[in-house]
Amino acid sequence: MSDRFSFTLNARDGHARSGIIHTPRGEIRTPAFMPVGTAATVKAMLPESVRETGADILLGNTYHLMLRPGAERVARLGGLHDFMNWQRPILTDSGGFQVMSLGPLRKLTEEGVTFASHIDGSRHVLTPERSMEIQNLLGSDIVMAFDECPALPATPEDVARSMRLSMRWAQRSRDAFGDRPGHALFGIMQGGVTRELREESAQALTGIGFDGYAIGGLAVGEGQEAMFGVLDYAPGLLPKDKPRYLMGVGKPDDIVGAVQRGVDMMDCVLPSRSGRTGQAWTRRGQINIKNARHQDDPRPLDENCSCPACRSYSRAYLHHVFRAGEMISGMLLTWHNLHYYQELMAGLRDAIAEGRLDDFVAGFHAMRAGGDI
Ligand code: PRF
Ligand code: ZN
Repeated sequence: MSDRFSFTLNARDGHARSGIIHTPRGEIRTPAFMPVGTAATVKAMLPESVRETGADILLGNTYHLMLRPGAERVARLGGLHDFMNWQRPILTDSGGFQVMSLGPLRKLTEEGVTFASHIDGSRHVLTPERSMEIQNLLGSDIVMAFDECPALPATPEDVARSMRLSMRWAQRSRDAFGDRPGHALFGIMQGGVTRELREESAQALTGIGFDGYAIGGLAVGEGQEAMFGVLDYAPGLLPKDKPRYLMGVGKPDDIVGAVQRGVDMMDCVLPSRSGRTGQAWTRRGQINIKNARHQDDPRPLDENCSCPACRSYSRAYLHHVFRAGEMISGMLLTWHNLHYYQELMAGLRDAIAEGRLDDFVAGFHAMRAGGDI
């Protein structure tokens, strides 16, 4: 295998693409869904179990890992892959987005962001340069540029100012990242829901030159229609021969719509987080396992699912262990949800490769019920 990072496009169907991202730590089949392992763990799952669901790559977070256990400590312990026992590719987010969600605990300047830790209140600074250093110490395979994602509601002037700051930070990220064979740096497009700002951002990023391009600043409360409105043109503003990553998306129907519009990679806490709060995602729709209607139900979550939760446990059992607060509840539902998400991605990839994406998407929507099933 090559020791370089590269992207091969294998098929197109409409705007949708399927391909393979090659990295020294393994291949990433696209369109790809990346489970989130914020604190060096996909909560409630062993890494080998995450792999069994079909994941090729995990996402980690600069912000959380710099605060605890600390990037220098992870580096001394051999890097994030050894530390968490996941030897396949890891993408790390750069920290700006996570800091933003701290609200009043942060202060933004041209230089970077000063903020107070949500853990102990200690003061920290993140700059493009420090974010690159941290992601390097972690040993990340795909490093994200340091950006700012404006909180909604924001005026068009605020969104423009923020996007231009992110583009200056993108250049500083590129300069600080340097040349690291086998590791990739992705730029992040911003600009809210304003086409001119998205165009300006895409032009700035492609002028700098990155190994891949993310679409940031979406799925922050604008709604699916507005998000799809941006995705109708935004992927087309980016280089065709580089991966496109939609950050923080989403629900299964968001993922399907994004893939149809030309997105290659996505991540979201939804399948893992909602597994711990009793939500299961299935081909037929959502199941709220807390609901009393499941307490005598001997059927699995989905009779056509081959995950451990569906192979060996009834809805009645899953309802019971959730109500009893047993840890196996989060384990089984997370496994099922991640399995469902990865099966959806495999279905999308196969459909694109075989030129039948429209039929696949029609079948996807036809299967889904309204509300809890
Ligand atoms: N920027 C970064 N991370 C992100 C986002 C962003 O805009 C989003 C937006 N949905 C999720 N994660 N750096
Ligand atoms: Zn299942």
